[in-house]
Amino acid sequence: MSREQQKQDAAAKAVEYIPDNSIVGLGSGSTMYWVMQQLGELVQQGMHVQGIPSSPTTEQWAKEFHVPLVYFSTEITKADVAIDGADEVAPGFHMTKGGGGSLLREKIIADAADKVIIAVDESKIVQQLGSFPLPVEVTPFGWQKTVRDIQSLGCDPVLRRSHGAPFETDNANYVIDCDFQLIERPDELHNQLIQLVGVVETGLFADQVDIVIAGTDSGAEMFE
Ligand code: ABF
Repeated sequence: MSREQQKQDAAAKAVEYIPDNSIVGLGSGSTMYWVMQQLGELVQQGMHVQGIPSSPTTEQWAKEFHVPLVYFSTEITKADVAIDGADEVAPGFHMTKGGGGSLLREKIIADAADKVIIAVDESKIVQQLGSFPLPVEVTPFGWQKTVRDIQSLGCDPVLRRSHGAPFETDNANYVIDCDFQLIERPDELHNQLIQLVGVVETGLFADQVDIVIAGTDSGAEMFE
């Protein structure tokens, strides 16, 4: 079975958790394309949902599939459920996210949601985090100093670039991709990184996640 089919299966299972008349946090990444497509079908069948998009691409897909959108406001501060992808998922629901650069918005949405569902293809399931360089969002001001501080935690940090210029997040920040090789204590590492002045957010997620759905060759497997 192809990786795309696995993503599609995981997405199909994930949308089953969306209640009618709900506000849904919408993550980013290619698995979310399938989530949006399937959510669009449910909306066409009469389901009432409003999605909070975590990136312009997700917003565009929502429009393409006619999924109504809503945005954080003084009245809208919570979502009933959020669905998102991930780059690596390890035991204990420790995961690395942010390969697409939307980690901060994804984490804000996850934090606002009563239930967070992560949908991935089987290749994302790992025994330990670290093969995928950890994305860390930092302020552009003084990023060179922040990189040095991050490096002192024992990684090889690289400023993410796009077309030769620093990659800019939707929050006008930069991303440092940090190669730690192996992340043995993700919670501890997150706490160390987030305390550094200039670090806005890390791509390490754990506490926020309730359910992981992995697409496999024998169908979608669920972990709670
Ligand atoms: C987002 O999309 C990110 O946090 C993660 O980097 C990526 C996963 O992408 P895909 O669904 O394309 O595997 O969820």
